[in-house]
Amino acid sequence: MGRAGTPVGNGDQRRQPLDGRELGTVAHVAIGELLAAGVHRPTAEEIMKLVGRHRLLQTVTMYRQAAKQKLVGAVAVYFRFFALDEEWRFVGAEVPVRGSRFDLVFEGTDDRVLVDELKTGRIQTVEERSAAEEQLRRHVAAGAAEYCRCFAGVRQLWLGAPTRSVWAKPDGSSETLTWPEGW
Ligand SMILES: [Mn+2]
Repeated sequence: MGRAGTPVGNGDQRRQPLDGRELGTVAHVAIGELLAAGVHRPTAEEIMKLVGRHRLLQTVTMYRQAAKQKLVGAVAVYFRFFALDEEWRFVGAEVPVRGSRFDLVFEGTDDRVLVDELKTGRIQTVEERSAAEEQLRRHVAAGAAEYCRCFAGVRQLWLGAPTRSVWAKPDGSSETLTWPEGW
């Protein structure tokens, strides 16, 4: 049953594009699936296959191509720029913790725990910027509470604008990641 005034779709077919949150979820799950399978350098074909068969993408009728393109880009950017090396073991995607949910969690060989917060959207307003900063502070606090002294911080990774990405550490400091000159 739809709400009053809400058109009830036929089956699962929707005519709206995926919203930002849905796109983000597909990106987390797709990246998590590759990591769980031990893939650290996915080929273009692996990324496209994985994104193409995601349930949410099957249900959108229009805009499917645009959603696919955005997702393939996001997944490719993650692995191209941000993939961790072998000393970080993938723990899980969309990991619930008290007061937060972490997009990706990794455990280092030295027992440190690192959280990746993936951002598939972009910042357009002052409100969006402060919401992103506030979310990052909440994640750092939640990570510190959950993993105590093992917590290595949160990487907030902007897949649509990679150079904005930061690594926020448990002591409250943060670092931008390094990029070649000219960016
Ligand atoms: Mn996210």
